Order: sequence, then C-alpha cells, then structure tokens
Amino acid sequence: MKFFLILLFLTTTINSNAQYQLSDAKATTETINLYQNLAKTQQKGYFVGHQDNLAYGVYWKYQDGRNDVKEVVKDSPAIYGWELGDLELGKTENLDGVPFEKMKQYIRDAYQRGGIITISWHSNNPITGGNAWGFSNKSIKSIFPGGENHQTYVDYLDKIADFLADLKGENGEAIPIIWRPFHEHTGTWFWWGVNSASDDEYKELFKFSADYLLINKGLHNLILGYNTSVEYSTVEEFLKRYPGDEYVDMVSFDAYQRGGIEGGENFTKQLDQLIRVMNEAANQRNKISAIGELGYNQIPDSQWFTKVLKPVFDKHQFSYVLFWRNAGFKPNNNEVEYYLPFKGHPSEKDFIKFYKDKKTLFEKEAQKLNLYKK
Ligand code: BMA
Repeated sequence: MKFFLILLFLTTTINSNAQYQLSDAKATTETINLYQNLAKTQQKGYFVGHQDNLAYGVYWKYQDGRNDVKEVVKDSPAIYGWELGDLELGKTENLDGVPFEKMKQYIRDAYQRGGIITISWHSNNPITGGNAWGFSNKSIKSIFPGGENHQTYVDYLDKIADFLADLKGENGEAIPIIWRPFHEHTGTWFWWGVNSASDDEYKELFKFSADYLLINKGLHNLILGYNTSVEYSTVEEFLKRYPGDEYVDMVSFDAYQRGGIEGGENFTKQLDQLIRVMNEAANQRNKISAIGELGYNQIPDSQWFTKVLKPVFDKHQFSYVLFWRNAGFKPNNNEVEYYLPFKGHPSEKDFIKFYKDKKTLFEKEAQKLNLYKK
C-alpha cells in the first residue's frame, strides 16, 4: 500500500510537473503549456537550437526555405534564437543586419510549425550611448526611476515591448517567447556585467525590466531566463545575481570552446561542472535549465558533437542547447564565425550522428510533442 501511494505520488508529480510554475500568474495558456512541456521533456532529452538559423547561413543570406541545419540533417532546429540589439534605437535591422520585419515573419513561421522561440538582447548602453560591450565606470543607477537616464531606458523597453507584443499566432494568440535578456552577466564585457553593475544593481535592472514588460506593458507570453557566463563553480556563485524566484523561470549559462582541439577534454570537464552546478541551483529553485549559447567557432574538431558534447550531455537533464549563429565571413572585423556545420563541412557526419542520438530533439520531434497544447 505504502509503495503504491509513493508510486501514485510520483506519477502525479511527474505528469503535472506541479513543481514547475511560471513566475507570471497571468501567463497565457500557450506559454504555460510550453513551459510545462519543456519541463516534462527534460526527462527524456533536450531540444537543439540555432541562432538566426532561418535568416542566413555561412554561404547565403535571406533565401526562403534554406537553413544550414536542414541541409545537413534534413530537419530543422527545434529552437530558434533571435536577437533584438539595436531595435531600442529605432533601427530597422538588428546589430547583425537582420531586418526586424523579416525576423517577425521567421518567428511566426517557426511557431506555426511547432518550433520554440528564444530571444536575446544585446542592448545598447542607455547611459553612454555606446553599444552593449564595454562599460562606463559609472553606476547604472541613473537608468532606474528618478535617474537622469531613466527615460532613455524606458524608451528602449517600449520598443522591445512593441516588438514582442506584435508576435501573434494564426488565431491571434501571443507567441510564447523564452526571453533571455542581460545574459553573460557574470562576465566583464557587457554594461550589465560585473565590471559595471553591482549584484544589487543587476538584480534591480532585471526586476525593473521584467516588471515593465509584464505589468506596465501587459506581456504574458514570456518565459524569463537568468543566464550567466562560465564564471561560477558553486550554486552560491551561480545565483549571486539571481533576482528571485518570482522573476525567473529558466536558468542557463553560455559557454564556448576556444583554442586548439586538444582542449576538448577540458571543455567536456568544464561543461560537466557548469551543468551540474546549474542543475543543482535549478532543482533548489524549481526552475528548468538550459544551455543559452554554445559553440566552438568553425568547429575545428570533426568529432566535436559526439566526442566532446555528447558524453557530458548524456549525464544531465536540461531543456535545450542553443548553438550560436552561422554568420560566415564578417566584413566588420574580417573574421569568420559559425557554430553548426553546413553542407560539405568536415563535421557534417558527426553532426548527423548527434542528430540521430535519441536525446537530441529537433523540429520534427518538437512538432510531434505539440508543445503549445496541454
Ligand atoms: C556575438 C557575435 C557578434 C554578434 C553578437 C550579437 O557573439 O556573433 O558578431 O554581433 O554575438 O549577435
């Protein structure tokens, strides 16, 4: 009898994911369903995503129907990452040249096909007028209510809110968005990072912005992400700038392998530690977890996916991994940047193996799971 009761308790908890509740009590049905389904799916695998996937690849730009992932595995990513940097300045293209009107259409199309959308924001600096990188050595306090840069920051958020509010499905419902603002905040390079914003200021920034979008702007399609970089080795360090359970639904980190391929073993170890600590934090706070950004520029290791990533991914549960963008050649700095193979790349075969792994979930699987339904 006792055994039976325990079993009953376990099945009920697992099925309803009762421990995972969105922080927004007014979240739309589709957003709640997506969140519950992300939590449930963590138990069997993880969704695979790609930044800017539909807009361009290493050797093409804006060609309808193309995407580098599909040309290799005959399936699309399950998660589509997009970036809003420069929208706050009223520009028509983001900082990487993606037109916002096209982006909206890609988002609608992917949602309609059953894919998942996540959005990041390399916001320009409302204090200095500079871009996201670099810092002012001034406190960011002046963007909070009463401060001299407050109105500038509120104007930024208004533009972000307008964009997010315009993302609607065919029946007029708001498209759920995994909103991942002020990411890599444990690093030094952004104006919201540790060199410019104190922990308390960061929390304030996160809370003010979320309140503004949800309460003032009435957006209820957001799954809120708290996303660090790699500078942590304990739960306390990971949660150092955590704004509170009522402001976060998902925790994640960004990590990149750099240097020679002999560093693969160390990267596997590092990832293992990063995921383990993140998941401890996630379990303590009853939040889902994910890898917000990942990559090894140009994938110099032709077995990177199965030899470096798979062994560690097999050991842990998390909802998704997003590979960063296949920018190709970047004329602004003469660099080449991409993180997933294109047709003809030496790691194509390895990525197909990774695709076939039963834990990796791409768009066809996402469609079957009907993520926006209960
Ligand atoms: C970086 C690089 C940059 C890009 C930025 C925002 O990591 O890909 O080229 O501008 O992300 O997308």
